[in-house]
Amino acid sequence: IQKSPIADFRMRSVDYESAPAEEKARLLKRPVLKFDEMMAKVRPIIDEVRRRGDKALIDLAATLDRAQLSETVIRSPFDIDSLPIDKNVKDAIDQAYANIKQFHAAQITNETLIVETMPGVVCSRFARPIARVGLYVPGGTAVLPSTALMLGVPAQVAGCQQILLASPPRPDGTISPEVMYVAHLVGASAVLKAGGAQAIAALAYGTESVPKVDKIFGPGNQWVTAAKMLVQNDTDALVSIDMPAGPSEVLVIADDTARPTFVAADLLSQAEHGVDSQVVLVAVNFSHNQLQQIEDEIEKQARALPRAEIVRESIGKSLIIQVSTIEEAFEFSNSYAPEHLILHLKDAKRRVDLVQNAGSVFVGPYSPESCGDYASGTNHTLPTNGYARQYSGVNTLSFQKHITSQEISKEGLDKLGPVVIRLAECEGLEAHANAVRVRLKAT
Ligand code: HSO
Ligand code: ZN
Repeated sequence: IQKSPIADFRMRSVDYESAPAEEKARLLKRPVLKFDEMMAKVRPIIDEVRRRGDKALIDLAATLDRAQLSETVIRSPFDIDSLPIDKNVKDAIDQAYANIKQFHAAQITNETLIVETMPGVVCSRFARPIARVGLYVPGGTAVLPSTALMLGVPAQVAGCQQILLASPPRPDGTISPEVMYVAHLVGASAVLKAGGAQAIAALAYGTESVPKVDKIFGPGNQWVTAAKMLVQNDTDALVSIDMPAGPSEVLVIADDTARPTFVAADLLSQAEHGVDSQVVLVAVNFSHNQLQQIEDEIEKQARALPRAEIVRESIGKSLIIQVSTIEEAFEFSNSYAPEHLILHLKDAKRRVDLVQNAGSVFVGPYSPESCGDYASGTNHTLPTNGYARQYSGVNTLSFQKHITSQEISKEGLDKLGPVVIRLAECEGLEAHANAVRVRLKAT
């Protein structure tokens, strides 16, 4: 059968109101990651890196990245002047760096929070940076200096002492010059030439050349995600992770004021990430004609893309949800909890109040997701897979711990002590009660 050219980049369209409950529940689902399977594949790689250290990293780079390495790590200071970077690209990175830094520096809460809960009972909270952090910058089908910025800048402004960047080496054994330039800007102490589960293992446990880190950040494929989840559960590694990351997503809510060219471009910008990207359009009260215009526009723009093959697959798995009211649109969006939420709506700003679950929101016709992906200042490492219900995106606080403290005066203990003694007795913990009693009795 001859394939209709129009059907080439077609999203599946669903009328939300008339959909049965099970169908509605299914619309919220992302493709299932086969975690058990992935864990079983990833574990031997992690074990090998733990056992053989740098030698394993060099062997795995040869077999998995087809790269011959003479060294596993490039230490700072990096030789920036010899990097072959286009001047315009460098300027763009500089501007993005400045904006991201400005937004993330403003998030720092260096002020100690002090509350006197009872006279003489002073509770406080202060922040300290996580000392050693590992930032994973994926390789694969695209070079991602933007991810190096999104992870490196908050680490830098939080004051992390040791910033280690990891990225898969290119076949000639080098790291892309743009990523190296960002490593220099954010003050990274070293760049590890490793990708996938082996990079995560090296960061979590350390090797001869790679210092162990305290927390691992960054997006990645299923191998990276499985490895991050595995090491965070190993008490030997004593390492935490930013969040469970999955394939990128965008949900666009559009009404009759939305321009089809803008909506289509936004959907495609996310669809080009990978064949598993999730792209959803929630169309509020669209006429048949408006829907047609957007579908035609997607078709037209998609055909001209260099990554049309990837887009064909991801768009093919994507959805248009037709609803009749704004409330219904947000009900769906909040249940879906998208990584990125774009509001192509009349009075978009007023509608932000309706957002309950989303990684990052793009308000109005002139705020494409691309701006947040690269350079406006917000972070692009965001919760996917519905985790926006309970996780925040990476931010400056992700690179800090908050420590609480208290100072109680003698007078304060006179008041608070009896309360503590009573509760300790209630729990049958006499030694706890005694720690107060000895003080109350002391002269
Ligand atoms: N949209 C991606 C981030 C990115 N976009 C990097 C372009 N480069 C995060 O979901
Ligand atoms: Zn993107």
